[in-house]
Amino acid sequence: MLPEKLRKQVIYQIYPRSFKDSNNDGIGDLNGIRSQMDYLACLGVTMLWLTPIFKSPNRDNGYDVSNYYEINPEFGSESDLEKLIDSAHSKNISIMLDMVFNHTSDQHDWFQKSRAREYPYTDFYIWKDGVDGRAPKGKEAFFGGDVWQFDDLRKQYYYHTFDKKQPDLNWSEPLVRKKLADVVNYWIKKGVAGFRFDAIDYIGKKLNPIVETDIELTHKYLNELKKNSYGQDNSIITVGETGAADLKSSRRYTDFKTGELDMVFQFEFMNLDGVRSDDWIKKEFPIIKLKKLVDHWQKGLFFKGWSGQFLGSHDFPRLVSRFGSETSGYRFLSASMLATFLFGLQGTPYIYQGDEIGMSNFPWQRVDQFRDIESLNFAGKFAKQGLGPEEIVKRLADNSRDNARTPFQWSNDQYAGFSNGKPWLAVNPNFKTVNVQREINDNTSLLNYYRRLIKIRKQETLFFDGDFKMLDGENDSLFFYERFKDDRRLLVVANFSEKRYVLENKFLPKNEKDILIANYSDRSKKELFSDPNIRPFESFIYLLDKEGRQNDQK
Ligand code: TEU
Ligand code: CA
Repeated sequence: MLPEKLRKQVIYQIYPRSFKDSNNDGIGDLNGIRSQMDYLACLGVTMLWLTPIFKSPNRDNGYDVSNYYEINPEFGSESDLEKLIDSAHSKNISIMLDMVFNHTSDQHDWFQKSRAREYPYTDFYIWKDGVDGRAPKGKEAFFGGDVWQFDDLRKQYYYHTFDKKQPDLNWSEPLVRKKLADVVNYWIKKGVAGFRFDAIDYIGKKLNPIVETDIELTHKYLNELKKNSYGQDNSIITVGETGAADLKSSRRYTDFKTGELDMVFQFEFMNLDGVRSDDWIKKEFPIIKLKKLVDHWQKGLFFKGWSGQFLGSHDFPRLVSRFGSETSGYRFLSASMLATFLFGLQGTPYIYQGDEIGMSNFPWQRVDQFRDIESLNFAGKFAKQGLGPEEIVKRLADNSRDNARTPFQWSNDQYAGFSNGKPWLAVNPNFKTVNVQREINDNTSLLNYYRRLIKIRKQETLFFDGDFKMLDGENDSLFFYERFKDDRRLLVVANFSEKRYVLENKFLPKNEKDILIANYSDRSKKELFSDPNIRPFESFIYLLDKEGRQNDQK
């Protein structure tokens, strides 16, 4: 049985630093989010995932937590969070928090005590002696450098999957697991209704002879966490960020009976163009490969598990710049097409803040404009390899997570209405034309397209429980698929290119009323609803009854 609680969910991801600043210190905050609750309600989203809001030295903007029970003072206080939760509830929106449990900040009290070998924190992290005066055997950390870092006080090396200031917790230590379950329970009591578990497939590790992730251990630990915390309240929604998950393991994580999570984020779609991997040289986005993967995942997960669907997040360049086109005239079309493609799929759709108004990558010119620790670490690495500043900026520009982190564009006022003070990261100069104020009352805007899309997604049940069928799988840029159940079917057309196509007769809509949404407005009009010509970046969703099709085939 599909989990009913997921039927109508559309989740909106907020990067609090960059959403809305209420006190003009240039940093977005909780009161800022609350001040835009009407906007979020009007958009129609059901849950807000806030990236980490806990106390943090911000080496990795909150993904380095120094206290899981305290709100980062830059974002406000615990009472601000309570007010935010109440305000959201009054609009039927719930709050999802981001739990960073694979690692903490090196400033966390547990780490400080562990360094000093203080009981019972001694084994809270992964410590090893050096070998012949050098680090134990290990790989390169995700954000550059070796996974092992020497600690002067303890005179041992600690293991870090990400940055050196993000030491990995040792989940094989029962007390670590207990303390983390306590954290979850604390926030559930405050009225938090969802959790995103950061980098969760890295928690299970074999420690000897070398440190290696171990999926059996991850399942074991997650199972225990579920039992001791969120598993006690079935209404809570959980999503795991599982960077390495394939179909088989995703099924296991999200099995409706035995799974540990409601859904996972899988990254196979997002890794296709090599963004943020190896040399940071962006490759062509292979649509045929994407189609094969979509088919594989949609058919393979259906009735067996569930996933979160996304094309953008705080960890990737902007989706319109990456998969669409910023060329004037195509920004709206390609961005709405991508949204339509995504919303048609099985799984819970996620919207990353700003994607609903078409925010795009920043026109970077210098390395000193970047703030992201990953980008800066890579810039350093490229410089060491002898690359010139121009090439470094180019690679960062195509790959950097800062593209997604520039301040939200509310209006064409100074700093895009994000703040009255200078923002922590520069505003994209296109804010004069790309902003909420301009789009909100324009019926033809991307924002209003998203509102309609969210509405139909909640109304039409085939989005939730329709099976999946790929149509025209060989076409190298037109995505065409079906969601069906019994004798009802929903078709989704999404042209990923400027090329034109002709749709086969048997697939043409039979009635203009059957068009649920279309990004070319004439597609839902009497004269053009059944036009077989598919235009650049055209996208629409329509119902096609079985009978209509059979009649046509006679
Ligand atoms: O990200 C984990 C991570 O490295 C992903 O960015 C990666 O792309 C994915 O696993 C696919 O391989 C999470 C957070 O989202 C990110 O912002 C943090 O920096 C990171 O964890 C460390 O906490
Ligand atoms: Ca602020």
